[in-house]
Amino acid sequence: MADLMNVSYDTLIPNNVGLSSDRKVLKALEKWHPGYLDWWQGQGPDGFQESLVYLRTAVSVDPKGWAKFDYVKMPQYRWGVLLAPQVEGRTIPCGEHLGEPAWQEVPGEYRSMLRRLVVIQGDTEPASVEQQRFLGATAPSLYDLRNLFQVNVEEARHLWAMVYILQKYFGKDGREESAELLQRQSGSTEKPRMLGAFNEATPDWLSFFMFTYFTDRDGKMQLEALAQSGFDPLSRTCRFMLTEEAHHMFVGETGVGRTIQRTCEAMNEAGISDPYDIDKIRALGVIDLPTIQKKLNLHYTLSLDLFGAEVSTNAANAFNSGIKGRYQEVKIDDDHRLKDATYPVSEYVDGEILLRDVPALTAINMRLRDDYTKDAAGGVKRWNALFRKYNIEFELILPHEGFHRQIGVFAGAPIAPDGTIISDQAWQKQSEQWLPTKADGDFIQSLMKPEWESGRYAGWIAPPRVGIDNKPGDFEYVQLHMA
Ligand code: BYC
Ligand code: FE
Ligand code: FE
Repeated sequence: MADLMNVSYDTLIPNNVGLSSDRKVLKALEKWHPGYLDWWQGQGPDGFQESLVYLRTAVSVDPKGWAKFDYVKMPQYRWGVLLAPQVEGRTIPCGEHLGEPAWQEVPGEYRSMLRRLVVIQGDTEPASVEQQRFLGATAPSLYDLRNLFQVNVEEARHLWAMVYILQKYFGKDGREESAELLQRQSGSTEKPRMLGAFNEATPDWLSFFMFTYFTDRDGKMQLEALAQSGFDPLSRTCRFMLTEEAHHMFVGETGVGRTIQRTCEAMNEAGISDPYDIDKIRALGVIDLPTIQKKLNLHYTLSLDLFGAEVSTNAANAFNSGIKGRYQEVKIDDDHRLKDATYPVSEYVDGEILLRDVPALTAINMRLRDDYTKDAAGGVKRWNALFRKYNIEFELILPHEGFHRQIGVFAGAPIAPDGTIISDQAWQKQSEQWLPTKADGDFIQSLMKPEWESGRYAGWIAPPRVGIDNKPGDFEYVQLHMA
């Protein structure tokens, strides 16, 4: 029996689930492995596969388990199957099975629902790696390059996490789904990834930072909800994934913050106080603040779409059957069944936005999305503190829930970032002020020149305040060995 806290590195696939004595699943995973490596080489980071990257690897699943950092070539990263420890006596935290012992095997009646959620979760992980495939070539520093690759190997490990669940608990279907997870491809017309945001481009580093701040945060919220699952293996795997997610959002928050900081510094140095003096600011080689707001608008709204429809019977069924809980379900003070509860949800009817109370059971997606918005507001507040520090009159805001939506009640509605309903024509005309244009993208692209020297940073972004693993400023986070 493997020690369930420490990770065993004696099999090809590091794990804390006793894989070496689970021949069938080990075999299935080993069979999947070569296709996975092909995917990594073909769809993962372009270039840099021979570079030595200073990565962290989990040696145990407790919080201290992240202390191991070392140089590793990415294809040799030890992607593993890691579950948080089993909680003794855990019970189903919500829905009609409330209080019953958590399931250790798939409950037959919920098999297809559970499989669908695991497949959707699994699909997003490799998608994000594909979206970030070409960013290495324009990394603003070795520090940032290393962070990109850390995020990439961990998202790839999240794919492993879902594939383990599929292979161990879903038999033949699970093996088929695992194969398909390597076949769909972000942005493909024939076989796209399942959710909207994961087929969008991540064309530059500001997008990468916005993505890791906003879209990885959807990942956090969804994983939190799945960590409440009555299906205990899913709960445990998501609990461990959440410890990785924190770093991804750190990369996003600090990346956007460092971009803002550099712009503010450059404006101060040049004596420019008007953030809308865009040509002059761009001439300084930094990204103007209104363009940062546009990128925020795009990535935040794409991420809101990931929560699904505000009112959803899928979501009600998942909650009611105890397959997916709410954010921090066990800490909520209510009946955990939502028998008579209601929840306010926005509606868009006849060109009017109304708030309506609906059965809380059907508003599970909306509630999680509201929790997400609260969570996302924290970093925005910290970014805004930077403007005050540099004496620049500017404020980043999260746009209205109706702005630029493709899913749910506001899909396609012409609503401005401040929530004003406008005409379709006005939307067409003004959307250039609210969302990044081709010209904005071209300008940002013009700044995306790699900086390969240790301790140096591209001119559009400030250095981080502290290094990874407390390394000094000139630490060589990636030893390139470019082919
Ligand atoms: N794009 O009843 P509804 C992450 C579909 S991110 C396309 O509202 P439900 C990560 C929906 O599938 C977290 N289609 O659906 C982050 C349904 O289709 P069917 C990923 C969409 O089930 C960064 C129909 O519309 N994990 O980990 O209540 C880097 C009706 O919708 C979209 C999860 O999402 C969309 N945006 O809610 C790396 C957790 N939205 O079945 C990784 C698992 C909805 O009628 N997934 N549709 O054909 C779920 O919990 C739910 O499936 C959703 C949708 C919340 C996504
Ligand atoms: Fe992930
Ligand atoms: Fe992530």
